Amino acid sequence: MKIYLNGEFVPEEKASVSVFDHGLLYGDGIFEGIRAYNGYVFKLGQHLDRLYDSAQAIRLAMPLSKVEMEDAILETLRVNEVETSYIRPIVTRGVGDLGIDPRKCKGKPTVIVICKEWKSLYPEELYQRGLRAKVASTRARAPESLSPSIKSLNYLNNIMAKLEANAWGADEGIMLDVRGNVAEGTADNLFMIKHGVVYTPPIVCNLPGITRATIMELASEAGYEVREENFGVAQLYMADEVFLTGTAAEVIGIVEIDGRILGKGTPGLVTNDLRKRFKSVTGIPETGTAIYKGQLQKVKA
Ligand code: PXG
Repeated sequence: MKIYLNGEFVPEEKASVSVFDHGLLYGDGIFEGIRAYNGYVFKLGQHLDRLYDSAQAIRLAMPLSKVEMEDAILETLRVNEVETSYIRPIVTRGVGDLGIDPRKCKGKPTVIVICKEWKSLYPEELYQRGLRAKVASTRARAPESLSPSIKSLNYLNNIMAKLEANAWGADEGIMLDVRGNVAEGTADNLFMIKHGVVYTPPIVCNLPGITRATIMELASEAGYEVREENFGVAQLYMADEVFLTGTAAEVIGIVEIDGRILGKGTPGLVTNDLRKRFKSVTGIPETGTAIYKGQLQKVKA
């Protein structure tokens, strides 16, 4: 694989950054997780918007315009000749010195685009079986400290939750906010179904997920009542269905939380329905940016 690194395509083995890059030293940077399906980059415009919003929030002056960034991403896919891929743009404050002051980074921010050819995060049997989750003791960041809506390179508290889930033999950790409301998974948004109503926490202590927004839209279109509401752990234990949404995982059911089996212990009807509906809107020109110009016409011909 060739990696886009500051305007050049570099072989994977040679793609490296300075030990003085503030992305490494302090997690001072931002990133996105994007996917291409079948030659179409899913909701690329929304991912770029979120990347540039994150940059704005941390006062990182992007060295590329949004259009140039889009070109860099599409060109990375073309250079590597991949059409179904995970895509990871990363922008760090750049190379500085020891000491956190961003003014030490006098050059340009470091821009990286990695793409990895893969079709699914989890093996298919895990989608069939569903995940076992543990409510983590590490809480989601309070927006008063560092807003979880900024997709920054600081993932340590999510990693703490993941470590805890791993230590307990669970597949995933569920994070609460500091008040005890359910916030999200360690890298995915969370939904709960009770009596046919689809609930998800409002965007306060979590990331405004692009998959989350898509699922809310698809669920409403399908006739489900969708509510953005806070709920706690007890409501989660009593839910009919729980599932996670994210670019990497797409839609995946949670069937056990802290030893409580949900519903029949397999991913529920609503989860499976929404997973199917989500799949049907990926890899199509209506929701994706074509990697190759003229592709839409070619596909239609
Ligand atoms: N919450 C958090 C904390 C996330 O990091 C999501 C929700 C889902 O958002 P989207 O827009 O993808 O629906 C994320 C997203 C990975 C990886 O390598 C993915 C994320 C973060 C870190 C790693 O799978 N993503």
